[in-house]
Amino acid sequence: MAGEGETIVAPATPRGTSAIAVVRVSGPETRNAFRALFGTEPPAPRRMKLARWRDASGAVVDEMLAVFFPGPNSFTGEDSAEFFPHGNPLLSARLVREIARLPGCRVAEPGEFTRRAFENGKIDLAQAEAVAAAIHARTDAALKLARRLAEGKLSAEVRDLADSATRLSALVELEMDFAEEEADPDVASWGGEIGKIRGQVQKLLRGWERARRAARVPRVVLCGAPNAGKSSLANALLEEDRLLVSDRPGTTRDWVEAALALPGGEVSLCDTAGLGDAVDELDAKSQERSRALLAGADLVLLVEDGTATGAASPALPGIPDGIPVLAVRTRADLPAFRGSPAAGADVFPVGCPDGTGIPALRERIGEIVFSRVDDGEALVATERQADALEKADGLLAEAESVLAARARTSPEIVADLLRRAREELRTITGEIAPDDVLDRIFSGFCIGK
Ligand SMILES: Nc1nc2c(ncn2[C@@H]2O[C@H](COP(=O)(O)OP(=O)(O)OP(=O)(O)O)[C@@H](O)[C@H]2O)c(=O)[nH]1
Ligand SMILES: [Mg+2]
Repeated sequence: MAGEGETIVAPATPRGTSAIAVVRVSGPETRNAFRALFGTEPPAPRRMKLARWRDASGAVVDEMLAVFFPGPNSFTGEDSAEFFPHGNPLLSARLVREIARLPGCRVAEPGEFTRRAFENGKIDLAQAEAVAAAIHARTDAALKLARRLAEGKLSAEVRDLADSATRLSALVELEMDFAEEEADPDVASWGGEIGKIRGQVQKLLRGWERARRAARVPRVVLCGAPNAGKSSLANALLEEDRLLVSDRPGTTRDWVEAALALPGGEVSLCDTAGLGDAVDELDAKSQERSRALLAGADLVLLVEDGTATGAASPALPGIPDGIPVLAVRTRADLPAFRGSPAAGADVFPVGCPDGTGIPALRERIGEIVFSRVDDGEALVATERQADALEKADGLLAEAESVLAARARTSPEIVADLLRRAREELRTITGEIAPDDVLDRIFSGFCIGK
């Protein structure tokens, strides 16, 4: 996708109204963009300057801060600039259009700034992926992982492993040359070295398993009897009238999912159809879906009508073992509310219309779902990286078993397997990076990144 020498431009902030927007430019025509927009040379490197953007008639379109980063000391390694027009999408779109119309300039493709940074050797491929990982992280744990990746911790470790594999394959090859004279190649020590490399690779993969769990958005499922107040509770937690509420039991049929932002990250809140004696076939189907959803929950909110007399939750609901449950009693705002309106250990009285008890419940939800997160010191952050490690591990395992089975005749095969394992490791940092792999990685980025 990269056209050598072309200058690219794109908005770096989302389309919408905001105080300020950001437009980025990178490439050899960057200086010219300053001249064309502001009628001046670029300001001193890396210094903000207030500049007036004028149209062809000389009228001021907008006044904005602008900054110039001459290559190679820039993110992309090329001459580049950032402009900060006021956050009206008409303005930023027009600014992008106007720059893209200049000779040698065009609108950037998704991820093209980061791709140039990679291709100009400013960052390796794992660090480029860290940029996307940081932007798309939806939990604190995912953000932390992206940061470690950006700092190059995985890259450093993987380079060490690739070097070890290189040294070992050289040693094995050397042995091949002397095979006729020497008695036995040093098979045991080769096996030991391969075992060490595999141990490290597998440790990284175990970290990935934890990281994946820690980075996923936890699911909180509301369940309870029909009319208990589940949808009202979901609306109160979300602070918007998102879900249909009525005094008729059986209002919610399909389960509904909504993103709830908490301090530790985002959770997915699922409202479900009430569980109880099914009155018809449709009802039975709805309840079946509610129950299926419980199996994948990270936390269940068991919702009960706080004004109900008698047994609180008749025949509820088959929550699988090991999933934490919080009991929530609605209608704490009504005089008919039974029991203490103060929160107990894991019982939360709430009044949905006035928000009574909602902050305490929200806090407890965050504590439960985010305290279960443990990423150890995971370094692997993407499926692609894990896949390369798995392939490398498979090749090393094969080398081990070749050594074990036919030691005397097989150094060529062992050396070849070691070389292939090393190549797999090198794809992680992008030392080996076929174009289609790069296209796939960068096309998943935002425009302007
Ligand atoms: N005053 C008061 N009314 C509530 C509260 N929670 C729910 N309600 C009322 O109870 C009725 C049922 O609420 P819903 O939220 O639709 O109950 P649900 O559990 O989603 O019901 P289904 O979807 O039918 O299973 C509605 O009339 C709500 O306004 C509450 O905390 N206080
Ligand atoms: Mg409902």
